Amino acid sequence: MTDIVDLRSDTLTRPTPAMRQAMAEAVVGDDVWNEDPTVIELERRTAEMLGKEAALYVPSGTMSNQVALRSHTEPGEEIITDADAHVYFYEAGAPAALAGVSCRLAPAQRGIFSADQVRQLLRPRDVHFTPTKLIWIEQTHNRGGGSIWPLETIAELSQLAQQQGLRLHMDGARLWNASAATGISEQRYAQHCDSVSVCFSKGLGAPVGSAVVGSREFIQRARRFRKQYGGGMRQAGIIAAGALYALQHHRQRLAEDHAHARLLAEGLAALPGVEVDLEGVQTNIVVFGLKAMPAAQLVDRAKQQGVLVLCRSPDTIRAVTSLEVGRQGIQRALDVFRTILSNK
Ligand code: TLP
Repeated sequence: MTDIVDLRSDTLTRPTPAMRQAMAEAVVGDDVWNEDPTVIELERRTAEMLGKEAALYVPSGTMSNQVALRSHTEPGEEIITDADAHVYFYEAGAPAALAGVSCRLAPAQRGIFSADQVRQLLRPRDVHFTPTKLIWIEQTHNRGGGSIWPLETIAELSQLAQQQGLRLHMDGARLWNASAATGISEQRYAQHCDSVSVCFSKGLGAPVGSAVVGSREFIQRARRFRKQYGGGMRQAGIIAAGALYALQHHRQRLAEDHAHARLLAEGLAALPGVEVDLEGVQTNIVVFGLKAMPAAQLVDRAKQQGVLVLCRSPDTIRAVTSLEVGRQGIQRALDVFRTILSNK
């Protein structure tokens, strides 16, 4: 059996031998007591890279988002985000269940909305209305197909937030990809936001972990909610070492994943019954539409031939490139899709 070509997600990346070595050698302590030197170093570097006062290491992207969300709000308040945002779409109802907040949804294009669109949603302070506390954006936008928020749009939102006494959070699970694609540093994107969550376990390839960054005071509050949510870990330096390794060695290679996504998208565009918005492929995610057969059917048939992709809706599929798939893997995926779609 030939190797599997796994394009389901960049969360499937496995640690490399060098990363495992760094993890094996990590110096550790008890992180709940704030005594793990490797976690402390990871938090220091992450905060420094994003230009914020402090960072907090947490087990997952979902927890980094939820801890940030809870730290910014009180139950009964609301946040403004879009209907496809991970925090709303994929976090198992956590905003309502854990923070007790509701989500007000801004109309968005590929996950991106403007300050004007948010302005339309704002309401006066009145006893009838849910107080709005936070604007929430996602960089890159997962269900938007890896779309990149332009820096100016973020700056405009930040200005509006300041005028209105709101906070701005960025779910930067794939912020690294945005920076690799545009050359705009993570810090410049982060400078407009009060807090940012980042993931080490997606394209960067670490096995576990995310971080939330912000002011010292905010992170202190977040530390309490991390504990409350069960995210206080002990000798977490073992996994933090993988994240540190990823930060140092894997950011530079993200451009390869973007080139592979482009190769895949261009190959797909040439196949019968496939619709791809080539301009929309900006990072490592390719979303394509199918006219020839239901998406689930293509996913099943490709799987039988060792190519794994995700059904995103009844007629769209998502493929994500990562260090798990090289150029040859992309060619093989295209061959498999071609064979299936020509013999349907
Ligand atoms: N996304 C996963 C799934 O949950 C959909 C994926 O395969 O893409 N923010 C964003 C923008 C994400 O894409 C994800 C993971 C998370 C947060 C949550 O991270 P984890 O899985 O570590 O909780």
